[in-house]
Amino acid sequence: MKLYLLTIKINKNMKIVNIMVLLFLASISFAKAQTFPLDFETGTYNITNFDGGALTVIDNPQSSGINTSTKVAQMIKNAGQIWAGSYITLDNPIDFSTKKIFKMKVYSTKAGTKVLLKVENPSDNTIFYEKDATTTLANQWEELQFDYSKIDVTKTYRNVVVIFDLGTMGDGSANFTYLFDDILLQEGVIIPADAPTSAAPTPPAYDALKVISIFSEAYTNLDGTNFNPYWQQSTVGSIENYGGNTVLRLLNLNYQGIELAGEVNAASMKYLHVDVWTKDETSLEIYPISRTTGEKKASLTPLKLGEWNSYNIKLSDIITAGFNLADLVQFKFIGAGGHTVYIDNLYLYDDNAAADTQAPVNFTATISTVTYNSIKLLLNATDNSGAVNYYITVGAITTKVGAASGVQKSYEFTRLPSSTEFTFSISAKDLAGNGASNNPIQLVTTTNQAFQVPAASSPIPPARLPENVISIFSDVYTNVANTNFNPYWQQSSWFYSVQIGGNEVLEYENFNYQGIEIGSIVNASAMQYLHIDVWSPNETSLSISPISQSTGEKAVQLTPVKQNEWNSYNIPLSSFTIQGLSMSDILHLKFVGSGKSIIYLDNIYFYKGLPLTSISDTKSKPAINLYPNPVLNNLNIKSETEIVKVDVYTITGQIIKSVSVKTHGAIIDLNDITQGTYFVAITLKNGTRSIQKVIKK
Ligand SMILES: [Ca+2]
Ligand SMILES: [Ca+2]
Ligand SMILES: [Ca+2]
Ligand SMILES: [Ca+2]
Repeated sequence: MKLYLLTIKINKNMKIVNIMVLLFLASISFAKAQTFPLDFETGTYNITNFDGGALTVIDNPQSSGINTSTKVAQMIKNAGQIWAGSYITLDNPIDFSTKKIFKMKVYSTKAGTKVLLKVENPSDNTIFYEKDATTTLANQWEELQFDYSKIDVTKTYRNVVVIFDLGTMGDGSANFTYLFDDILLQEGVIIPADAPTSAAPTPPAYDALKVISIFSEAYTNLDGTNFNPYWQQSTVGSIENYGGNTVLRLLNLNYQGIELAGEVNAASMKYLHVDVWTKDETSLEIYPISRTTGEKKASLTPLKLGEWNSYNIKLSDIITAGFNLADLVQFKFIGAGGHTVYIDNLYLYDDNAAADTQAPVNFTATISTVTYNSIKLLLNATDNSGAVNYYITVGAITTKVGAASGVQKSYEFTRLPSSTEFTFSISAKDLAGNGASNNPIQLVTTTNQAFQVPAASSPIPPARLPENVISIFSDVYTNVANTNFNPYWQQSSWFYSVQIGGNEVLEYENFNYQGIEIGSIVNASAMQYLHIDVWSPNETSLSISPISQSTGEKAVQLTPVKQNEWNSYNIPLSSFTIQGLSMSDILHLKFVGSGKSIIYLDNIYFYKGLPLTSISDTKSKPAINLYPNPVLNNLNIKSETEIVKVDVYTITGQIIKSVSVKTHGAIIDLNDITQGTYFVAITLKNGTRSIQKVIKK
């Protein structure tokens, strides 16, 4: 009897230790050194059963198929716990330094039997690693694999734990009797059942100038390609390595994009190559995508299943169909849906091995359109290779622009300062570096004078009671927080926040349309008007649309915009509601112009009622008497009707004092406020509110 049995740690899965079983086992189970493979042919094994598992070494009762060896391990899963199983304790820690794939032969009466293979440290049950596999055959031997590549090799493991049908209570019957054998540990990687078992054909050697490689181990690939951009696909894209060969796996493929890091000039390439392997895909298409001309389909079917399919797609066909290879930006694969496809060796190539020694000819460069903030160049050259690159140097910066041979390329520099001279030095070269004989072409031009900018700030909005205003953008009122004045709605507009005389103004250049996403949903149904101030040097047509969550958007035209002066609009909200717009859930505002104009916007707010200034100095009824006015210290208020509240506002509508009252008279202490003009609002018991202007000395 060995003492070690009394010191067995209780595994976290082993809630109950059956001492009877342990004592029984103690008499049969020790132990010459056992190492992998565990084939159960000779010697004894240091076996421990737990919670209903019963492991014995027996003569192979199912000598057939892949296992005709003499001895096997038999596990009977009795009633006990759903995690019932057994473990074999090895004399030495398992060496996972290089070998990380477990294999085990299993015989089960049913396909779908879950087999858990776990290793653990005998004296510390927090140190363990486990993987499961599932049988696919009934009443036949099969070999299961367990991927231990992620095991922590700094820890030691000596127990090999086997649990069948974890989660299901056994009953000791034939259905819960399993055989296993030949547990071994080997190097390599587990290749999924649906994956290629061999590498794709090795691509031929091409000169670096004759190939543009996106995904291949044969060539230098383009930098920065994203092989799994999120385009809302169901596909799970990943780069896998099987036995040293890297492939792009597209699991559950509906479609999949590939994004290049920038525009690639592939106009000198003649073929697109791709290798495809699939066990079940029935339809596959590849689309090169150009920035300027969009996508063009190249069908890859019919696919031969279970072998590599190599495609060399002639690019002249898609070029004839209007595809621009000079600004290739993406690829897309489309499958039939739900299948798995492996991609390798995605590259473009030119099969003409002869080095390109002919320089581009007929190189021209001219200035096309000049505006106050942009200069557009027109470039053209012809090259035998099919591709030309233009190198445009301005100051210290050189920009490379790719184009197809003989196809005029326009290139625009934007957001330039106005009234500024620019010198462009432009060279045309082919991919081999041969330069045009008239390199470089020098072009000099000056951006136009800028449009007039607002010399004065927008009109300052009048003071209003806070409850009478919902402000989106204004320096005077409290704005709705967190509004986004430049959400990306695919507009051409460029946004600037500018200060004019210390007053913040929204500026949109190159304006076609623009959204404003209000920081929170606004209920403007109690308001009467939408106010906005607009300044533009060149806009001739401008509309504003509030966008309601429930009723969409309705536009009101603000034209004619008077140019080079502030236009103040007070749009009755009825002009929106009459079109069916609800003012109770306004999410966004949208402005639409005539295109490429400049507009300045300020003071965007909903309001109702009269401003404080327009009702100042008016005596309300019933008579309310404020004195003295101007006031130095205490302001006396007398009213025929009982007063309930007195509020004091600054000239811009900020409340600075609020006093509850319950008499016909009140004394408000104004000692602590600074000199200036204030509004005092007196709320009476009958619900009326009187506002009077008071000067503080
Ligand atoms: Ca055996
Ligand atoms: Ca590869
Ligand atoms: Ca050339
Ligand atoms: Ca402003």
